[in-house]
Amino acid sequence: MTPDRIEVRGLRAVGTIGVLPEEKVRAQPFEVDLVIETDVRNAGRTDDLEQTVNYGAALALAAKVVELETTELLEKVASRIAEEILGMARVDAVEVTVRKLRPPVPEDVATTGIWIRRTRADLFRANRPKVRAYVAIGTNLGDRREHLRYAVKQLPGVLRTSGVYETAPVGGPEQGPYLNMVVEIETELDPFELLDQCLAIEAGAGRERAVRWGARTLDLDVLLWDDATIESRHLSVPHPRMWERRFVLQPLSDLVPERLPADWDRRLPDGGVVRVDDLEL
Ligand code: A4P
Ligand code: MG
Repeated sequence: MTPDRIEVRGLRAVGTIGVLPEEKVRAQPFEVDLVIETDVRNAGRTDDLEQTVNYGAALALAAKVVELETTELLEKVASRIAEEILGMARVDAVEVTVRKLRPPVPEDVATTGIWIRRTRADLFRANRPKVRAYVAIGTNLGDRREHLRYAVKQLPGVLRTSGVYETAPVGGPEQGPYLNMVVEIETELDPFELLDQCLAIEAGAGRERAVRWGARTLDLDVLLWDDATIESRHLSVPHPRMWERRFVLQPLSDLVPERLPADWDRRLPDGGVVRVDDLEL
């Protein structure tokens, strides 16, 4: 982690936040400071907004929480703002200060407030030390079975594996048939760490990325991570294309049929997906 920080101070917004009866009906002014911890080295080199955290978007998220969410405690508001900011791509951690500018107390006081710091790990680990996640494995180059075995051995916390399916390639250039399967894991990794591990395992199997949807020794996709929805630049969960793909849903249905839409089997074309056997490790 770098020491880089993006700061915004003194965002003003009105909200209906407080414990007292009058605070629940009358909006009052709040002030928010954000210190976003993120690596800005790439943005510093390229001058490209895409390479950093857009503080305009962060401010909009914070203002929305203050304006739209009715909560009693500043603690809750600050936590909700932290969650929203940590959901943005490239944010490692965030400090959030929330101040009540006209606190309803009899003493003569300027402001009351709270300061918290949350990291990505805090967010995803809070109250759930281990979660279930589902990872799809695909391979159509080299010793496919060996690649499946390698992936299952390298993935952390494997609980169950689906059958192995031979599947016709979908999309991309002309290429050989795939072996596909899905693995259920139990992990303390947050989804971004899990993605990093998947990429490292792919690299360990000599994966080279030349053509999108081209042939590959090993492709690992994070299908589901608990019941979370993640929309960031580097990670989308549930995997956005999974619901249209029999080569994903068929093996996933071996493990958690209840997580699939009721009509998936009827809706999806056969797609040349054939169960060959189970993986022998
Ligand atoms: N990424 C975003 N969300 C995720 C996620 N949930 N899991 C990003 C994994 N990665 C995710 O992936 C590109 C980037 O997607 C990653 O770096 C990550 O930041 P990639 O593996 O480099 O590229 P890719 O796999 O070629 O592209 P893509 O679009 O992910 O392809 P798919 O959708 O994985 O499809 N036909 C059969 N029969 N069986 C297959 O397994 N696989 C594909 C690849 C095409 N046709 C196939 C099969
Ligand atoms: Mg992929």
